[in-house]
Amino acid sequence: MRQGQEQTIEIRNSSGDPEVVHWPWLFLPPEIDGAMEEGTPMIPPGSSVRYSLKPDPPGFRWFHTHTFAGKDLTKAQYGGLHGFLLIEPRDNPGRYDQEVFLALHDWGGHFEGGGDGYMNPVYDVSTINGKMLGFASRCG
Ligand SMILES: [Cu+2]
Repeated sequence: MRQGQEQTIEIRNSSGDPEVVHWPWLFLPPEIDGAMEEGTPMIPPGSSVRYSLKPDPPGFRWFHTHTFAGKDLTKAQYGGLHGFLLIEPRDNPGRYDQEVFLALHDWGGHFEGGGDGYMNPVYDVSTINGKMLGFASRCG
C-alpha cells in the first residue's frame, strides 16, 4: 500500500467463529481498527466486511486476529491468522530492490503438563513462510 492512498479491503471470515482483524500501528478509526474493546464489531462466521482506509503511517506492519483462543491452540493467532502489510511512504519510497518478509510460526500445538501442574504449549512443527526446514531439497 502507499501512504495516504485510499484502499478498500474485503475480509471474509471463513472460520467457524466470530473474528476480528487488528491493524496495529495504523491510524484508523475505532470501528475498523480491529480492537473489539474499542468498538470494532466482530465479523460473524461466513460473513464479509469491507473497510476503506488511508494507510498511515508508512512502514512494515502486520495484521492479525484479536480473537481470544483460550486453550484451543488451533484457533485465532495460534491458527496462523495473521499477515504482512507494507505501507510505502508517500514520497521517497526508499532505494531497495527487494523486500523480504519472513513469518515464523509454530503448528500442531498441544499442552504438556509440568510437575507443578503448570501447562506449557508445545508444537510439532515450525515453519518459515509456511515451509518447514528442508522443504526445498536444493538451494542455490
Ligand atoms: Cu493486535
